[in-house]
Amino acid sequence: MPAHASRCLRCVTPALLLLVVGAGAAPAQSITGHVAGVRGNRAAQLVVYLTGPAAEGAAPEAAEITQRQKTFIPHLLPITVGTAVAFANEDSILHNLHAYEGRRTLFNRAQPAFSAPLRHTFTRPGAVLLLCDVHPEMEAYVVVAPTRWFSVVARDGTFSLRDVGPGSYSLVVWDERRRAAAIEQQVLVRPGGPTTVEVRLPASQS
Ligand SMILES: [Cu+2]
Repeated sequence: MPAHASRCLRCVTPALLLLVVGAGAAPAQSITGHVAGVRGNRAAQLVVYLTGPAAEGAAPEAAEITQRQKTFIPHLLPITVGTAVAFANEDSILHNLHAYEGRRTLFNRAQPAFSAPLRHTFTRPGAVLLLCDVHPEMEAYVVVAPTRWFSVVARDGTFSLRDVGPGSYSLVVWDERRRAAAIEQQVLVRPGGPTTVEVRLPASQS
């Protein structure tokens, strides 16, 4: 390589690097929020998630639902599209996994005692109801969010969504009581500032 070309590269590269880093790294931040007027078990029936720009390069993390003492644990499992969920049976009795998308059966599989965990990858956004046909009291929900930002609302009514880039999003509150979204509102995440959200459910649903 000629000497002048090498000198030129040396001086240009750091400047280019700065430019690239500066352009791509708008600082991600947390959204912290509160659902007004709900606490305890009522708060724990709510899942919040964002819709909006696709989650670039976000690999879904593994998730699990365990059947223990005739209970699905956790009762509400929010995940992102593409997540493989392992379903384990820790009881010494037969269970089955009957999953519904609306009224349609998504899958229905027996799970004898001491069998290996069953796995299912959830490929569509929406809520999936999980029942065990052997034990009618068993019930759980997998809430499949279209982005990687989701959370169950804590029992004090608060929630937090981490590592959200600047932009405009819709924040959806999904309600187990309705088996549907209860409310959706716009959230603007600005670079640099904390983002706080106050959500108020329609009066008939709080
Ligand atoms: Cu069962």
